[in-house]
Amino acid sequence: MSAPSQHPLLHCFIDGQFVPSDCYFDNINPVNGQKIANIAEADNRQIDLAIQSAKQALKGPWGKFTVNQRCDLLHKIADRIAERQQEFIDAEIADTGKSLHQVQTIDIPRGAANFRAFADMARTHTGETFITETPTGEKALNYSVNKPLGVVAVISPWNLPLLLTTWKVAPALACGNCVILKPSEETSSTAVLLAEVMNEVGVPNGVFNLILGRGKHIGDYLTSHQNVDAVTFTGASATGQHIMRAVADGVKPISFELGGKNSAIVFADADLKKAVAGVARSTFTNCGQVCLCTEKVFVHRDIADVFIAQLRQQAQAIKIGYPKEKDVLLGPLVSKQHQEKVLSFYQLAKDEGATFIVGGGVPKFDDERDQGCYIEPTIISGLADDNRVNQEEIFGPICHISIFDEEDEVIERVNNTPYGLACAIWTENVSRAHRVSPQIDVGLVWVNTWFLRDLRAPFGGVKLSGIGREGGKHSLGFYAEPVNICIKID
Ligand code: NAD
Ligand code: 6OD
Repeated sequence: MSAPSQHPLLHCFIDGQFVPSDCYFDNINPVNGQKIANIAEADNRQIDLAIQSAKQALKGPWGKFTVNQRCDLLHKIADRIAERQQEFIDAEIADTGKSLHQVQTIDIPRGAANFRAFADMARTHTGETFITETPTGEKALNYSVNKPLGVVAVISPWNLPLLLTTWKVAPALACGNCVILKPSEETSSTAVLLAEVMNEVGVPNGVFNLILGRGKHIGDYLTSHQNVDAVTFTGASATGQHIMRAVADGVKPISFELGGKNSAIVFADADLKKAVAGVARSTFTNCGQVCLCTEKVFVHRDIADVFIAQLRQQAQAIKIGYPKEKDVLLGPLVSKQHQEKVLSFYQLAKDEGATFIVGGGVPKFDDERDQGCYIEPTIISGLADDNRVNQEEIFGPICHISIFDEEDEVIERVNNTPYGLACAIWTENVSRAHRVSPQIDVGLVWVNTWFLRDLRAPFGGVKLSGIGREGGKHSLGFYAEPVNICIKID
């Protein structure tokens, strides 16, 4: 923490205005460890004001908007994000160090696409109707109307900041809620730009509020607040457990997208070239900082040697460097703290006798980047399935390779984890794909691909990986609850 200096100040956005705070903390560029901004930390009074203004907006103009008016406004938000795309790209890169390629092709386009997709889906999201006939001869019309939950706290992580924030804000607004967004303290910049966009396109005051600050300092006050009607959270499983306790007294609806420890299975009948490229992508995208990334690879014995040799080549070919440098695929990890966490797993793997096929350390640049948060893409093998390295989420550019012989054996080994988010299966045998996919205890199975998204499809995890589903009607079902109206017909 340092006193605000010449660096930009990022403020909370409450009731349609950016407001200064009494307390600020440093925003650090993970490329070189330099300070780039001061981020406000909201106090309890500001959180109260944000929630009050949200409640007021629900009673006032926003509560009177028709679905189509809300959805038209969501399209304007998407258009404005697209118009200001370069600013969003620069802000996301400054906070995270992600490569330009990643931010240009995934993070920012999806930020806009989330608003468009949920706007279009909400227009046709309907209720249910029943003509009821009772055994005693009475008749009634039962129908349901979808009613917003009210004030929704959206708490998002740092790994795909705009993408994951808008993945919640868009359906929440489409359904008529007001939002209190609390982005990760590591990545406040695109959330501030989003608040500007809300004002620019005429979202009424109080509908979207931005509360900045560190989760451990301000999270409990926000989530347990009696006027917050629901909490939607994406982040670590341990934080989810904490929030669950905080909302218990209020019995609030929660939607949780949590951690993962995801496997890839490469069968002997896989298209080897596609499987190698696919596993390289699922392991190293965003420096391994995607909840869906592969951290464990199970490869069939018959093709193991050739698969490992080719995956090693792909890892060695990855260009690490400045995020905007040509052909750079990997920038740094998000922070020093996270770099230390990932390195502690590299060290644990060494201590436990793992074989390092490639990587295992920190690249040396002999310039300012040596003060940054870079890490080498790493492939290891030789550890037991129950080893901590194979059980705990690392969230870095590393995978462990194990060899398997039988289909049933690999299914059991893949399911040997407290997490249950995603799995990628590589096989050219269609029957095997259909047979194996539903036997994996996860919410998402990809076959011969990874992270190919349809925003209407159910998205989420089982076990420690989450509660509920997002995407399409699942998001709309969370952010609006059906009220049943029963009218007697005489
Ligand atoms: P995190 O849990 O540390 O933080 C997530 C958010 O929670 C941040 O905004 C943080 O400030 C806030 N927070 C922290 N403590 C809080 C508290 N007590 N009350 C309320 N809010 C609090 O997670 P992270 O490190 O930002 O993100 C990485 C994790 O997120 C990984 O475990 C990853 O797998 C997971 N993740 C899951 C998904 C998914 O869709 N399943 C997507 C992205 C990330
Ligand atoms: O693509 C999405 O909608 C989504 N929720 C991705 C989550 C990625 C996790 O880091």
